[in-house]
Amino acid sequence: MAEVGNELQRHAAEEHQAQTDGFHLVIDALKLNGIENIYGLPGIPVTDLARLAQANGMRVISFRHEQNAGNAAAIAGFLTQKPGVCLTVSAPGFLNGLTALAHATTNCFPMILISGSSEREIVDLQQGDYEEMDQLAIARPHAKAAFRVLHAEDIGVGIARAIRAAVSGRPGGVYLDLPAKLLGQSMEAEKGRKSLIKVVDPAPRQLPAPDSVDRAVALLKNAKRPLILLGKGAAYARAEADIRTLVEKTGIPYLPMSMAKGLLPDTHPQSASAARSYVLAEADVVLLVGARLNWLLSHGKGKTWGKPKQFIQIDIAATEMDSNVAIAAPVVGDIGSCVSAILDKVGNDFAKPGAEWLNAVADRRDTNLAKMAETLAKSRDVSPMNFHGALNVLKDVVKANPGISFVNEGANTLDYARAVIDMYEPRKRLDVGTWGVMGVGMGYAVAAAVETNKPVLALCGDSAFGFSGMEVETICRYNLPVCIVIFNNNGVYKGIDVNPTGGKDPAVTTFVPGARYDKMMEAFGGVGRNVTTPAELEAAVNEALRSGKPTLVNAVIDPAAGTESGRLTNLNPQSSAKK
Ligand code: ADP
Ligand code: TPW
Repeated sequence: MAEVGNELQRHAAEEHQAQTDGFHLVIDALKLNGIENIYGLPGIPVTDLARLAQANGMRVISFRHEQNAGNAAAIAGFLTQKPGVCLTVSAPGFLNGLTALAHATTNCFPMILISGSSEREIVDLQQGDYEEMDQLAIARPHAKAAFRVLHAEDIGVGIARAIRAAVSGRPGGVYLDLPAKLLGQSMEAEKGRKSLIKVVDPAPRQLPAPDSVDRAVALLKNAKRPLILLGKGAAYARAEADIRTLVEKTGIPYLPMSMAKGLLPDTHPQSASAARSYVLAEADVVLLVGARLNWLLSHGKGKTWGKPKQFIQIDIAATEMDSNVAIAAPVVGDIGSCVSAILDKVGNDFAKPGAEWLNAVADRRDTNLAKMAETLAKSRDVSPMNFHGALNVLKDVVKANPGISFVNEGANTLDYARAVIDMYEPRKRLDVGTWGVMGVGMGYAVAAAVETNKPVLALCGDSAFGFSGMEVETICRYNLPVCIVIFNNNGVYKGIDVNPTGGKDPAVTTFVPGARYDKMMEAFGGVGRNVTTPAELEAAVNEALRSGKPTLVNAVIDPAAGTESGRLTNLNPQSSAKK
């Protein structure tokens, strides 16, 4: 009898071995497609999915809030050209992650938000499940695409479609809805294995039409005052080698958008960053490479753009053309293919722009760089420390460590740092992006450390840091080489506003004065430093980079320093009315 019992058990075990389930199929499908990391937050119904992913060799980074996990996934997508994956629970967890999904879509970063959900029967009859919500419908307007998988045998297709949608054409955020019951569904392992799809050529090259290239090159050749404007699409496309050749062969001055800094080193002699207003106003032909004419470029019109001009635009999205102003020469395709096609046509006999234009740009640049150097030098010994005094030091730190990722958010902290800190390598400057959103800091810092295996310097305003500050625990838990510097001026923009009523509530833009954010890091075993001078700041940051230990430097900045909204005052109706 005992033998029969053993035999039955063996059969049952064999049968069991031959089965797989939704959990394993999701993990196998992701791994099959080279996705190695998941950024998420566990809970019903995805706890076991996260556990099994870790057990099966994926790196699972558990966050304290889904928005930060989502921002991590979004920037992982930007850094790797593979969709960053964020995993959340249903309804509230999903909604917390949705902001990041919308952010990824807006910034053209490939990301997949995978959320567990309640069963359709209950959701559709609105019967009141635990964390019930029609997530697919809510995600759709914020995503490039949204899918739901109901049967285990469709998981392979679901993940393949999500990957393709995220990375092909203009990249973006994709929502993948996985009802709890799906994860537990079992099927024959062999059938399951065969149902998975390894996506072939997920982001196919898109070659530009030859006549569009001819049109663009003709325009460029006739230009008197040409300008090349590089956006983060060019950084994402990893087209820096050909872009550098194009810039140097044509001799045209170039301007990088914030996250395109470092595509060519900011110290490159053709960089017109320090003559930005001048070149935007004066150029007659502008070649846009992976940059949209959105608010960050004053929609391509108005005072900023001064003299009439013609635009050449390289973009993978045909619908981007003419979105704000007429595009004289649209070149639709992937940036790598477009730039290389333009290079072929430019040939070796391209006449460089005239000396008048190049000298005028160089003069403006040199004058502005000299002014900036003076401001920085003057601020060195200013006490209490101001933004420039502190940035002077960080500028040198980044120069000495060009391979680190530099995360940046805040208002003044962002604007001044963008202008002062030169970047030397592509995809190292990670910031608030198209929305100018606060709260990307710690999610970006975690993902940058995980994806690059190199140190991260995250510079945040004290307000900006607050949005994702709890993730210092995550940084400590995973022992990531992240050094956070907080420019602490006691408030949003600055810390000296007063309540206009004279009442006891603080002004709406101020925080607890003299707060010690460094103690937050110490609470979780990291290194906390409180610094009040540039020299102390320099020592603390260099020590953090040397040790690789999670570190938070609370840099005390003059609360009166800074301006309202950084450089965006003109977008604030009340402040601009005052002007
Ligand atoms: P920035 O904020 O730096 O100005 P944007 O986010 O406005 O940049 O623009 C990025 C643009 O790059 C988007 O219009 C997007 O369609 C485009 N893009 C992204 N990846 C590619 C690619 N591989 N090839 C061509 N265009 C791309
Ligand atoms: C999600 C509005 C723009 S900048 C900023 C806020 C709240 C904070 C500025 O203060 P900080 O920096 O960080 O201390 P600094 O250097 O000027 O002192 N909510 C979201 N996104 C944005 N952009 C805001 C609010 C905002």
